Amino acid sequence: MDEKTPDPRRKPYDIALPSPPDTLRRGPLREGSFTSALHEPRTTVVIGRWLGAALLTCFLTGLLSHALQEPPTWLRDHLPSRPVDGYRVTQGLHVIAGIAAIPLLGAKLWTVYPRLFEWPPARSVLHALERLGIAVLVASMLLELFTGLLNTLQWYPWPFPFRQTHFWLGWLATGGLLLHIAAKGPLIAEHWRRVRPGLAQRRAFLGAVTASVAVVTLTTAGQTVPWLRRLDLLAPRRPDIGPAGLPINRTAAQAGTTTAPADWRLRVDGPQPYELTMDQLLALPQHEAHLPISCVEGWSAAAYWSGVRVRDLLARAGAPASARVRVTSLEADGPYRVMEMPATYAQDPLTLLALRVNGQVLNADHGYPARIIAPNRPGVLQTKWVVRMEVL
Ligand SMILES: Nc1nc2c(c(=O)[nH]1)N[C@H]1C(S)=C(S)[C@@H](COP(=O)(O)O)O[C@H]1N2
Ligand SMILES: [Mo]
Repeated sequence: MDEKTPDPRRKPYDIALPSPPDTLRRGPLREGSFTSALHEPRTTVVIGRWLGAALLTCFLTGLLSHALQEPPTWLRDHLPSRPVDGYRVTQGLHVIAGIAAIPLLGAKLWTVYPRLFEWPPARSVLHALERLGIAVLVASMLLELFTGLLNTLQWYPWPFPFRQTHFWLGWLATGGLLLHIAAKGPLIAEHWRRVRPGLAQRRAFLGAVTASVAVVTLTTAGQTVPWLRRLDLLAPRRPDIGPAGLPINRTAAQAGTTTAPADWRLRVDGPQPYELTMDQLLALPQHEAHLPISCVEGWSAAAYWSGVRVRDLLARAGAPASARVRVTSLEADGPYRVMEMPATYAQDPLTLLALRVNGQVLNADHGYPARIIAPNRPGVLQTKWVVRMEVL
């Protein structure tokens, strides 16, 4: 643009910036460096809609997962223990949508990347800020999807805590996304509907994007969707492989609890504290529950658990029905050694201190001598190798 004609896009309160000398305009910065007809808004909008839906799904299910794992006090006593498969579905969706978002984001960025080489790099202060905002958005989105993907692979190669980072990056990316959608509102509206005839090239490109999304989704969703199990080629887990037909997240050896001490006792602290040996636990009324383990990392698997109802154990310690409970594992340390359970879960008849799974005594890796299994809870809270319960 000629520097003497005022830029019609510039707002009256915006400050124009001088254009750098044209001799710097080389390589991809030259006019007409990008020739594909698909670097245009309609293609971006079509992909952006799918990407937006996937990211919204990730954000909402992610918030829910956080609320369940670490509920704020005001929410704690309102979390429901039903439907029993609730978390299995929402966390399954979280990971499925996150994986689908990877090829969608790639395609979306491909349609717009020539704008990275826009000339002049910044026409005005507002334009520079807008571009900076997009840089933050793209960086937080890429990092968010990347940390999430590595998490599904149970790989934590970074020095920062995954969950908090993923949570705050999620807010940053979602906030940036909303601003981006607002800023691009008119352009999105203009290209929302198809102008006939559609480009044949675009149809082919969108077909390829759809196929990539279908492949990554169908070959990973089997880690949580039973009827897609046979296609589960790329997921890190097969939900039916492991002792008693159930995967293991962290083995007893990894947790340093390979063998429970011979004098293991369950200790229940409350108004009337007591201890029970395994034989005494087995002599109490046993109940069965068909419940899934739904790992935040994206896999889930249902099993038949049996053991003693947590509410029976608490009542025996003289706990009121409104009591929360703190459960401690034999594990020496680790983020899941201590878990707190709100009353809704503790009182649910399906919440067990499980001693058996799928008809077998618990394997050491599944939490022998005893573990917690409760409906509609993240896998991280299904504490293994339980040694103590405290009425709160
Ligand atoms: N004490 C203890 N309990 C634990 C864990 C742990 O590391 N330590 N891992 C949790 C996680 S992340 C999941 S998904 C489930 C998995 O149970 P599984 O290994 O029996 O499949 O156990 C949970 N219970
Ligand atoms: Mo997990």
